[in-house]
Amino acid sequence: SKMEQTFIMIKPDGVQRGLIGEIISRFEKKGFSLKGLKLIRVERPFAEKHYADLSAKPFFSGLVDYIISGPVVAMIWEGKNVVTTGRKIIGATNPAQSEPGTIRGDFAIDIGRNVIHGSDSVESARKEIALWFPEGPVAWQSCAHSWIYD
Ligand code: YYY
Ligand code: MG
Repeated sequence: SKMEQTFIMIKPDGVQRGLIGEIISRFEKKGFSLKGLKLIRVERPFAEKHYADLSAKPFFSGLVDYIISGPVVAMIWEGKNVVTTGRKIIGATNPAQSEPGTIRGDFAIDIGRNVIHGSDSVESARKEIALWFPEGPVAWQSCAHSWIYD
């Protein structure tokens, strides 16, 4: 139960399929605060850096191809336990196992087109936010803050 920030990215398939508004809406309606937002197409070395921890995996080059295949929406979301709760909102990595009601459960079928990324820990969030938002988050507080937190 601590204030955290997480890095959330709508992958190229999510952008192409018109899911930007739907996805942002789920985080926004939950009560989390948007602290950074950009539509950006990244190049291979940048995508490789983002997924550096997976560089030994057999799916790594295909994953990088996918991430650089079109623009993505990069976001910083803030809130209490947003890293863990964000991962729950997103659902299991393989959409075949993602529960209905989650983003992947509702909008994806194959693991290689699973629509969205979310940081898996506070430490990865810190690294990913630094990589994607070197300028840092936007400082602001929602007027609904005291209606969301007790
Ligand atoms: O954090 P999350 O995105 O849920 O999964 P990761 O284990 O970090 O893998 C990143 C990314 O790689 C995943 O979203 C899809 C892809 N991937 C894959 O294509 N095949 C796998 N067997 C595992 C992951
Ligand atoms: Mg991951």
